[in-house]
Amino acid sequence: MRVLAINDISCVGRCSLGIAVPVLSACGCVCDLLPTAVLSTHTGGFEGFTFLDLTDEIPKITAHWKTLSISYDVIYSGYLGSKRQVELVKAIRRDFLKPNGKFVVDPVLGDHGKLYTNFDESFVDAMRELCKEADHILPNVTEASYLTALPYGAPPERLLEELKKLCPSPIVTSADTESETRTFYPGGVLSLPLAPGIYHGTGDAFASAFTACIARGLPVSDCVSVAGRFSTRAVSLTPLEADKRYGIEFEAAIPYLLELLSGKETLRKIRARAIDYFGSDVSRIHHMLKVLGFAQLIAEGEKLSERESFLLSACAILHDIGIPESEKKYGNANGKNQEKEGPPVARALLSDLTDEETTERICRVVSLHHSYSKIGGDKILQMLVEADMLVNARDEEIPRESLALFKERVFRTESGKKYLEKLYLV
Ligand code: PXL
Repeated sequence: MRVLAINDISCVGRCSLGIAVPVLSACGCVCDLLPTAVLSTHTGGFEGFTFLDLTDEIPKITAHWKTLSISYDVIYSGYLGSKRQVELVKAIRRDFLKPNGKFVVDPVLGDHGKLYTNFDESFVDAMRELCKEADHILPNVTEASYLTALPYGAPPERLLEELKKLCPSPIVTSADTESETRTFYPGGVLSLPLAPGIYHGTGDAFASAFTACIARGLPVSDCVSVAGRFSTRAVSLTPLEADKRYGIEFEAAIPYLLELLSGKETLRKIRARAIDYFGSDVSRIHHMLKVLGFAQLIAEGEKLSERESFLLSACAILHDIGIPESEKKYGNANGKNQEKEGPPVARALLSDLTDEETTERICRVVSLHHSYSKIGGDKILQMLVEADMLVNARDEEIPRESLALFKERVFRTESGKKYLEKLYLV
């Protein structure tokens, strides 16, 4: 995932490339940079800042890049200092974006109903033309109203509809109410509790995380969710008494960003819901937590990818979720009943947490976790069955001989076999 971030360097004040590079790198993207200007500080609230325009440097830089045959999966443009720079960015998109690459434009123009220092209406016109070439645009409500010529304060739904005439995927940020910060995008609205304080660079933190998610191939709804949660967390981690001009403490929110990307945050929510669902049935909760523990040991031992590891953990949390319903309906939670009753409950618990493909992948495992003859090559189901047995071996006092047979016939992973041997078969 190779990303080009086009933005200024504001030496002080935490914005632009000062946020884009660390955030994109933390997310595992190669982040090349094209600085549009060097400023002593950003332009929002500091007196006497310096501004070195790098427009003349850009054609020289890109001429050199052409000799290197560089191309990008994603090009992300942010603060541009002049109309000429807008034209140069259009040429960069044409010359350096891969055929299936994505062009993300954060049309940095202003905030709180006003344009930033140095910008005027003719610059808005130029930015509007750039938006027409973008795959995704990320205006805040101020920028959206300038781009659409709708009044500041127009309903975000209207802004979104108008923006769709410019770009198929507009994402309107900071559509705040008194208690919520909302992000409108064509598939829906992300509403999060409003963190107090308004800090410089919040939009850049959102745009950088959004771009990283696009580069990682996530659907737009997930990109909005990750970027929104990350930037809101960054705001909430910034002390209220901090000088707003020095920006948000996005550094402190990077571990959380990585948890969002790896699915750890989602797993926490799935686990909390499963615990709630089991209610006072403590032994079910103990069993689930133990299977989750063994599943994680196996995942580490077998060097699962982040995605596989997420799936295995989710399956471990939910594998027995059909038990309460089976007991209620049939007075009997045998394997077949659990396999039948589990998936609908799992689907309901996962409804707003995972996409359909992920949900169905998890439900497949839940629906087969007692059908040892049907494991086939399903790696996740295989590992879940092993983790489940590593717990049941003790809790159900399975005889040693049966475990030895089970190891022969069902266990496949080196880690699973190792733990079964070590714990029960010596
Ligand atoms: O965070 C947006 C931004 C980026 N770059 C510069 C800025 C601003 C906002 O004021 O001044 C130079």
